[in-house]
Amino acid sequence: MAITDKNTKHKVNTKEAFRKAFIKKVEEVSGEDFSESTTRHQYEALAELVMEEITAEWAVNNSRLHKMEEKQIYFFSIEFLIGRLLKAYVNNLGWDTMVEETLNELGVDYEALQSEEHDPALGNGGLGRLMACFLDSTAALGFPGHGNGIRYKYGLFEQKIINNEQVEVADIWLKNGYPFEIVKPDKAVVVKYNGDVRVEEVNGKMQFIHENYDPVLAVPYDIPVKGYRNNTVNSLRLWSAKPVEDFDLSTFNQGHFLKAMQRKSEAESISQILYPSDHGFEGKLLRLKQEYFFVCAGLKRIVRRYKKHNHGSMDGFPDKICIHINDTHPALCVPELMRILVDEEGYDWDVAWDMTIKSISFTNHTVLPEALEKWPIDMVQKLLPRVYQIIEEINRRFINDMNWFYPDQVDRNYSMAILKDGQVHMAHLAIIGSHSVNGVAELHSKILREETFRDFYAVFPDRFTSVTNGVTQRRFMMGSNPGLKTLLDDTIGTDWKKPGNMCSLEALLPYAQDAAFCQKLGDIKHANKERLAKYIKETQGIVLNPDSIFDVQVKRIHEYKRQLLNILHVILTYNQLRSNPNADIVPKTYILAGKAAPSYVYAKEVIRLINVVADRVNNDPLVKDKLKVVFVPNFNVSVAEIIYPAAEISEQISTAGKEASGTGNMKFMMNGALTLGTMDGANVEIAEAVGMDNVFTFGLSDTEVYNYNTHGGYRSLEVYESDSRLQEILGQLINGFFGESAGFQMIYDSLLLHNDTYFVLKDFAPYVDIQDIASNVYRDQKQWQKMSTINIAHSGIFSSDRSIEDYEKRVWKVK
Ligand code: Z57
Repeated sequence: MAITDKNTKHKVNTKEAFRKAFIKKVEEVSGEDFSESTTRHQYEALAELVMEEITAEWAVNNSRLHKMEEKQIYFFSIEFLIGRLLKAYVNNLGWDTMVEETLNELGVDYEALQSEEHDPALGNGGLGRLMACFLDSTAALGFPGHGNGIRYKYGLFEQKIINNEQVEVADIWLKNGYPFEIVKPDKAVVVKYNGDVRVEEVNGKMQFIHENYDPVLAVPYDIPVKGYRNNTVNSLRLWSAKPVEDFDLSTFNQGHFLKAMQRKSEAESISQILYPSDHGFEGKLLRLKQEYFFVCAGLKRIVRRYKKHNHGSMDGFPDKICIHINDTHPALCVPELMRILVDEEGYDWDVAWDMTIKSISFTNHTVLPEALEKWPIDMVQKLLPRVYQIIEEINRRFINDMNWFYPDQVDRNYSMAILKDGQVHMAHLAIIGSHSVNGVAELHSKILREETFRDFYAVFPDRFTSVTNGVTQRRFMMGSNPGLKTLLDDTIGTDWKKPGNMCSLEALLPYAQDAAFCQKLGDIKHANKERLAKYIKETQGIVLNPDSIFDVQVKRIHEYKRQLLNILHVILTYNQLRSNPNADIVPKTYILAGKAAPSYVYAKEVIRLINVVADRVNNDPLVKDKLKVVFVPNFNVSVAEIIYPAAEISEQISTAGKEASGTGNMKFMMNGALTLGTMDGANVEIAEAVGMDNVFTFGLSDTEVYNYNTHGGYRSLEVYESDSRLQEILGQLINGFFGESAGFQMIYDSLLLHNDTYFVLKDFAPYVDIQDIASNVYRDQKQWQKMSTINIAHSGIFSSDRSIEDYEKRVWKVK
């Protein structure tokens, strides 16, 4: 085996060796002399060199892992929003200086080279990105942890803005190939859909035989997850669907051919596309197929691997394997693992159930009712006949037990059922089948315990815990903000960069009072603002003033996130400038970005409003340099990496109680932006970490929102009638102010006719006030940089390294 070759064959970690290997690789890839090579060739060559190095380490790791000395963690998630990988690999290998210097000497533009990589969009937003951060941290900390998901042929659509509206374009991310995956056809497995279950008695034992099913082949593609400067290489395994056998050309005739073609495309459709709705359950059969697809395939390989290691037995499985399910999309892990243990391995139900619960843990990511998955029973029953029977049995036993222990609570017991109202309640399945249930921020976990899953909490108090989200500083700070990284290194040394050690950034606190340090911090921010301004000039032709405040709200477009509140305030500022062009206001640039689900009409209206306002404001000579609004199209991981480092104000203005955690808020904070937000999700913990003097908070609390929603008492019309600013602004939405064809009746109605579900009008005045306060603080740059420093210094707890350590201690107990 070439494993022992590792330190000889693949050693390119001196500049000279790298230079030679790179030139050679470019010539191999391009078939031309190096001097003739294109940026694309150079990218492909560097990607190959990186992969050769990593796969050598990977082989060593895999053989170590197969010995299973340590407990393995598997993240089951329907999304992994990994972003571009090349630079992350180079950095994690410790090759960054070597690569940067060599490419520079060769006259190769490293930035342009990186841009050749198509940013894989295999996720919608926070939920998918969290998984990518968790994989990075798990590997950085040296834990054996792997991802398991779907290799979508088309990722999230590319967003274009045409005539101020969102237009969706297919994301053909594989068109030029993808260098960081390795397909493993020999590890393909069969997933079975539809058909019937026949019961047979063999030696006095019931056997359940699934027959007449439609088989689909699941083929794994593995992407290495390289730890930061250590020797851990974990895997992200993404499954692709194929027909079990390509059609047989010898039996070619019209009827068979068409049928065979149809079967092929039906099979392939399963991994064809990522559903683009974030927070919106659609109940489509294809989505249910996707959910079972990666659950079934993933568990098969894990079980096979475990049994191989354990002499053909599943005994002890929960001591060596953690199945962590990211939201309810993989909740079918519960009945599927039961099916394997009971039907295939012959365990008694109770033993199998104990093993299943011990193996599985569950993270909830939202309390929005429209996101909760409830599948029609007949759909599940038809598509997954045996799995459905098992769900029925789990449900039956659960309700039985409840009625036994709480005979006087039959109503409550029934409300907790997995099967009710003709639907399969996936969250109930996930809670009942897991030993651990957690929310993603303290406030969110509290709401789970006290409202959303109250009854479950009463019955299973020990199952409930909380782990606050985190983000990887290696991508979102060290990688995207090299200026800041260097300043921190020069100021407090390099220890803070060690995995799990980011809290040592607190050593920065004394420098909050240091004028020279604050000056440098401000200079770095300014350079990052210029970089973003350059990007926006090149891509959109809009010229920004880098001396204005950069106020940024970037995230999926959703009513609860209240981009509307932001833009209403922009309109207010515009109105103030129109009536007094010489008003003494601090120049400000509002930057917004984010995608709307294609079917979410209201969110698309918000995008149109932002763009219409931007057009109007940016082309009005009256406002001069004082106000600019930009909507950056196609927000994705790589665009995000340019935006976060340039931000000064981080807009986190969701209706309190609605944003489970937020993770953008953390990315902004570690880049020195100040949070302007509601006390929602992890904003609460950010405020706690830095102190109330170092954030700008406003608006209703989650309890106030809760009380209005349960007892009534909010009338948006009253707010409107008592605020002339709102009267003017809302009037402008429908009176042709933004152009004859640019009316916004739907938005207007939601605020006044439908009583403003998300309390936009209620929070408007406090929002305006806090915006004014923030602008005034900005006039005092010393004060601003001090606050910025304090934010960076306390951002360590929002590293996903900390999240993973918390999961390890509270949930997986690997050690
Ligand atoms: C999604 O991105 C999140 C929750 C969901 O239920 C779905 Br579906 C998609 C987000 C939350 O909205 C964020 O608040 C949270 O930070 C993120 O998941 C990661 O936990």
